[in-house]
Amino acid sequence: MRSHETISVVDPEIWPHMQAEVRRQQETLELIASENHVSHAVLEALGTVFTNKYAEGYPGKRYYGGCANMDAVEDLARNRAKQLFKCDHVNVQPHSGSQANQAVYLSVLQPGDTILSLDLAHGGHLSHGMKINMTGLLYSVVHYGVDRKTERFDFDEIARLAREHKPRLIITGASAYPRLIDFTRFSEIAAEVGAIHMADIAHIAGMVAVGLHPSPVPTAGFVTTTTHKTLRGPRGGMTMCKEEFAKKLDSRVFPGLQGGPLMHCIAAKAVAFAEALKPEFRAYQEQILRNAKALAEALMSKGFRIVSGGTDNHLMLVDLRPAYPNVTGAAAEKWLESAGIITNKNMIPFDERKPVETSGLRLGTPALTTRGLKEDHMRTIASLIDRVLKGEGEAKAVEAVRGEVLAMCREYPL
Ligand code: DSN
Repeated sequence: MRSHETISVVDPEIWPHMQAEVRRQQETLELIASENHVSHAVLEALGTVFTNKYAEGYPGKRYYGGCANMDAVEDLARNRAKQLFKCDHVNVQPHSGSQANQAVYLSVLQPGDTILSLDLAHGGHLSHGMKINMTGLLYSVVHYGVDRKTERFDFDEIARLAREHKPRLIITGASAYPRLIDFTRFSEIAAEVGAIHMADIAHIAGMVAVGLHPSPVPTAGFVTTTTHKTLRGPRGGMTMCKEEFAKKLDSRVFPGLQGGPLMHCIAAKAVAFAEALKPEFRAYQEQILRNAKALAEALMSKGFRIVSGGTDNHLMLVDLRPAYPNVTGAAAEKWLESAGIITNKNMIPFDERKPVETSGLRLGTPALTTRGLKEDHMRTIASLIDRVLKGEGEAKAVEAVRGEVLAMCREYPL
C-alpha cells in the first residue's frame, strides 16, 4: 500500500541522515571543485512524479504510452541546452558524465582503437582511459601530460604524440587543470591526423555557457559535460555533437548504453538550463573566477605553491610540499574537514606520493560563490586553511577555525 506519510515516519532510519546532511552542507564550507548547491527549483524538479515514468526512446518516438509530458520536458531540456551552448545537436539522457563519454566512444570507436587523452595523474579523468576503467580495458590508450616546467599543455608534444600514434579519438577536458584549454588547437591537431575531437567540459561548462571560457563546440565533433558542477544543475550528464553524428549518438545512448531515461533528472536539467540562460548566471560565473583568483593569490601569499602559478578557472591545485613538506593531501583533507572546510586530496603533476596520499589539494570556488561569498571571504578562508595545516590538525587550532567557519556559514546560509 502506498503511504502518504513523510519520510521521517516511513523511514526513520534514512531520515536522520537526510537531516544531518542538510546540516552538514549548511555548516561547512564546500571547496570541492566539482560540487555545487542547486537551487530550490532544481531540487523540486528532482522530487517529482516524473520518476514514475518510463520513456524509452526520444520525443515523438517512445516505446511506452503516456509520454506526452515527457516529450515536452525533454524537448525543453534539449532546446535550452542548444541555446546555451549553441550546438547542432544534444542528447540530455546520459545518466552521468561517464555515460555521456561512453556514448561517444560507442559512436565512433571499435574495441582496440587508439585514444589520445590527458593522463589522470596530470588532471585527466578516469573515463578518459584509466587502465581499469572500461576505456582502458577496451581501447588502446596513449596519454599526454602537462609540461614539467610550465605545468601547462605542450602542444608541440601533443601534436607529436598524435602524429606518432594516429588516434581515432583525441579527448580533451580535465578534472584538475587550472588553466584555459585551447580547444581550437586540439581540434587542429585532431584534423591533421584524421582523429575526432571530443571535449569533456564537465568542470568548466558554466563558464563555457556564458562565454568566459573558450567553447569547443564550434570545432570539436563531440562535447560532453556533467550538469552538476559549474552548471549548477542536477547530478547527470549530456552529450552534444555535430549534426553528422546526431543519429548515431542518439542510438548509442539508447538503446546502445541505457534504457529508460531518468525523466525527473531531465526535468531538473531543463530547469537548470533555464537558470543558466539568465543574466544572473553570467554574474555568478564571473564571481566564481574572481573568487578563485583571490583564493589562489591569498594562498600564494602565505607560501603555498599553486600548480602552474595560478588559475584561469574555478579551481586550483595546491602543492603542499614547499609550505608543509611532511603534510600529505590526505592528512590535509582530513584535518580541514574537522574544521568544517571540505576539500579533496589530489595528485599534482609528477607527484611522487601515491593517489591515496598525494602532495596536493584541489580547491574550487563554485559552491562558495553560490553561497554568496566574495573575494574578502576567500582571503579569510586562505588564512583558515593555513592555520589548520600549520597546526597539523592540532585540536585547539581546528576547534578555533571550526568556530569561524560556522560563523561564516551562518552569515551566508544556503
Ligand atoms: N569526480 C569528478 C571530480 O571531482 O572532478 C569528475 O567526474
